[in-house]
Amino acid sequence: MTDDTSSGTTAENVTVNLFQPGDGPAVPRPAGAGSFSDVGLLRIDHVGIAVADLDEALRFYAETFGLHCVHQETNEEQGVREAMLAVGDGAGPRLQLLAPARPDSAIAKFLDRSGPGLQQLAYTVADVEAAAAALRARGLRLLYDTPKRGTAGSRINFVHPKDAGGVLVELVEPV
Ligand code: V0V
Repeated sequence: MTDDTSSGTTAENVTVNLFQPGDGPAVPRPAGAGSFSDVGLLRIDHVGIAVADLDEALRFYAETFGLHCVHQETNEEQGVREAMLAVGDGAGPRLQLLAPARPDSAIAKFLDRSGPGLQQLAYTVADVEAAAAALRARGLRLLYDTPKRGTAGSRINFVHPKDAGGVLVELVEPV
């Protein structure tokens, strides 16, 4: 038996319930129990960080954290210059640096209002339309009626941050 004196519980006291939607409050599930999300969220795809200047930010992340760019592109529709940085072996979630490509873009507006920093949390999904439909059915506002083009040809949609606890949530279906 393992004592956890800070909380007064012991490992033997911990009951692990498997969460089923509609059963009541969500409770922890053991790691490795499979996909937790009935919406189809598979993993964290990337975390998006708004920056004023992409080249300066790339230098900062390389010199400060030793993180390097594995993909870079300009997305005209979204009005962003963006770069993906790999962390560790590159198999896990990435950092996405997002700089405005024009002054009327979402990133420019975010920078004006909030300054540089965390702008979005993106989840990988297998089917962006299905995930969006599941979230709409729960009353959340999706920003687009149909998916738009994201990084490297992925298909993307977003949940309005006001419907997601103040977090701009992106759904990413990779190619
Ligand atoms: C705005 N708000 C946010 C937010 N942006 N809260 C948390 N995180 C953010 N990123 C809050 C803001 O403080 C206001 O709160 C409220 O939302 C304003 O809502 P609004 O007037 O409806 O909207 P706007 O004009 O501020 O625009 C926000 C949205 C916009 C999210 C609608 O940024 C948007 O369309 N984003 C989706 C596209 C995008 O972000 N593209 C760049 C990344 P108060 O003051 O009312 O409390 S492109 C990308 O990620 C790609 C290409 C990729 O990953 O592949």
